[in-house]
Amino acid sequence: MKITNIISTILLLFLTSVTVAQVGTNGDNRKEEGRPLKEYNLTLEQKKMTLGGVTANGMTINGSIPGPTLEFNEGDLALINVTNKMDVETSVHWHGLILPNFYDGVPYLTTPPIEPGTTFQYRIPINQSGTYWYHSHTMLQEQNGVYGSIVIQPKEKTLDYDKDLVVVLSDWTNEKPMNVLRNLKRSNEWYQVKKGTAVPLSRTIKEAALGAQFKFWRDRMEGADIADIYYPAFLSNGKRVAEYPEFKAEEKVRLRFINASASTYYWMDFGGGNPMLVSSDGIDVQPVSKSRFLFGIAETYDVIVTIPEGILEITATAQDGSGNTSIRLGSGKLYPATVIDRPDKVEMMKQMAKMDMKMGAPAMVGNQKKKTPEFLMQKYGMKMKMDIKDGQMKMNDNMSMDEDSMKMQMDMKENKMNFNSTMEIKKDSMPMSQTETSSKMKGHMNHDMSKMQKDTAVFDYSTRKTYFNYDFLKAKESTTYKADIPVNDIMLNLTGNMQRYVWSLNGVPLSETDKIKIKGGEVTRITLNNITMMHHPMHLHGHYFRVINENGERSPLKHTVNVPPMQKVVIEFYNEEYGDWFFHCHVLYHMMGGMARVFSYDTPRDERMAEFPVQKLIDETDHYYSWGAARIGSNFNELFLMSSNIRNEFGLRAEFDYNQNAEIEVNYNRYLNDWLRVYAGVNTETSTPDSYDTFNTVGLVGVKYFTPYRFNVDVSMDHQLRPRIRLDRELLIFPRIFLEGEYEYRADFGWVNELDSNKSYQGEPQWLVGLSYILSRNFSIQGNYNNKYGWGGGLLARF
Ligand SMILES: [Cu+2]
Repeated sequence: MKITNIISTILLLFLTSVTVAQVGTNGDNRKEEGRPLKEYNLTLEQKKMTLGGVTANGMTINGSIPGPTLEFNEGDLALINVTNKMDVETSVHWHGLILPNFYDGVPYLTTPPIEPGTTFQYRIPINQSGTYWYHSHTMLQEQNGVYGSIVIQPKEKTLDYDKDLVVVLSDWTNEKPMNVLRNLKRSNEWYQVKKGTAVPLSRTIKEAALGAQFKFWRDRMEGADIADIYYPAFLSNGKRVAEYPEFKAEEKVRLRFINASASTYYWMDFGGGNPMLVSSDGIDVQPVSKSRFLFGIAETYDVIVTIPEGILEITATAQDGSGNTSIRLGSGKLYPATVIDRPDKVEMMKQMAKMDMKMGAPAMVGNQKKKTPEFLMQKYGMKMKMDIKDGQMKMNDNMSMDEDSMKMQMDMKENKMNFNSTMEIKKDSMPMSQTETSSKMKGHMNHDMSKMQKDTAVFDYSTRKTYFNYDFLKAKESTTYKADIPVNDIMLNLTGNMQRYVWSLNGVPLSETDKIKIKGGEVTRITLNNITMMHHPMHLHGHYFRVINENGERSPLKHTVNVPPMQKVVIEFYNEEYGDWFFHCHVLYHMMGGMARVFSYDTPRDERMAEFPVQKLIDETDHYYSWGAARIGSNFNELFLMSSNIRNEFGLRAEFDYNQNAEIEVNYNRYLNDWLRVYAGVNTETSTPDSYDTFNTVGLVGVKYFTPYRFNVDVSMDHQLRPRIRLDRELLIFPRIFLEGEYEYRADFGWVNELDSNKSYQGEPQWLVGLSYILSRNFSIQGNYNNKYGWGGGLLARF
């Protein structure tokens, strides 16, 4: 059985190498013999690093962040010895390289983890050229600094330039990455408050966006969101401003941009230098003039610039406008680039609310049989029709060429365009097949458009949105597959839950699903339908895929594709490998939240992986995160402790005053879907007022539900048959001020207990109204009125 599998794999590899020579896919020659050797030693160490003025415990490669540039020639055999001098295990993934499965570097899936104190040798026959990068694929280590660049020179030089410069962009935090994720899991608003991107009620009212706000709340969302995490620094080659005065005027420099950020998209902007974008994700494209573009996480772009008589500046602004980093080339007078201004979040919310769409698709669908991918696609997201014909897709959202879109562009000049409403009508626009005139026109228009956009003073939401597609990328030659190759269509909705920070595909996190099996010799076509409010850079290991765009058969090849919020992107790749390959969102915190899958050729597992169960990798996406909060007040105190993974949650709540009244409840909760939990617990409370003498202890079962408009409802019944209902809600009303309200009602119908003086019913309401002012990630000051304990104030601590 095993042998036949191996034979069929070998046969398949042989066949594919004979029948299809695909651009960018080049795994057919894995022979090591006869290649020039190029060897590197990389040592990973934990070290305190100050980057961009921010000191943090970093993980360095050969002492630096980013690690060294690894240079190869096409045709080399790369030998890379990675030594782990850290106290945790690690791994290195070679992002964008077509390589033997065993060296892909995803620990427990394809490659053994590198234990502390050991060295692992990666052996990669290099069959491609261009700009690539490497990074740790263990947990969140990439955020700590484990990343570096790879430059591979082609056998024959195809591009005209004088010098090379690698530019690695990254984001840098002094928090422990696992703490960052824990903070996201507990739904702490702190990062948004700190960045100034939180939208308080006062602002939505002032800017007449209350209707839009209600629509978001109805779909259980707080508002539009661009980036989740606060970063104290953004870096170019490890610096806030990276300066290269050595470049001379008139020199043509090939800038090799790599976005090695853990969770930051950048708006790239060039202050001059006639930037020509020549390559994307390592593969040359039809050169295109581009002085502004959105740079997705884990992508690479090569841009050739001509140094002016002075300093050419290029800025990378975090997509949410919360910071930037820049590169300066040459010396003399500065040609400044634009720091893109903050997007207007309230305006974004208004525009999104206007669209005909339902937001808030579940990250955990519950019933998978009923809630199929098709069901999700239909129910959530934008109501737009899609044509897939011969692997070519047309989306309304694309700036396809027709009279309508020309009109749109005209309107855009006056900054009056309503992109979204126009989108709906554009169903009958021109088909994908390109006549020569249209493509010429398109080129012309694109050119004009980029200039126009650049000149637009207001870079508003609609204008930004036009940058979200890849139509500017055109392959140098046809990338289509032979027509007789069978196509396997897969639909993957990108789904997520901001509240609990669970991310998934088709409403199923990685920990709750199997590998997706694919067959050698077929084309896998994936419709990525994003029904979340965030961008997701989806990365496929070990393959290039076509990103279907308006260039039809010359759609570009990429290894990482950005899927914008509420939009669809179709990708397809030829199945010419063996083994298992990871496919995941490259926002590290989304990957760790469950937004990943494994594509499997279903070939026998490498024997060297016997000791390394893949379950270990899967479990990493279903960690338990624990947190707590305490209200320390002059009237009463409360303590909350929580420990939760995707499905399970253990909780403790204690309430006590200064007169010997106390109540403690512990419970176990099971999530049935995103919003519904069932739970069982034990509650004990003092039963004599102002005394610890007697306690009444009950067991209870209940249901908790997070409702539309964002209320927490908790209904339970204890073993003395006393029902209880609780309701609470928190609201950001001013930039740092939260309003909170809690209501609880307990009833006793005397079904079990003896009630006082022949009453048939006894009820006890308890409620609280409070305000808190957020000081830092861990502290707020609070004041409240509680009907049982009266007025009081003090501190709220989060830990
Ligand atoms: Cu994502």
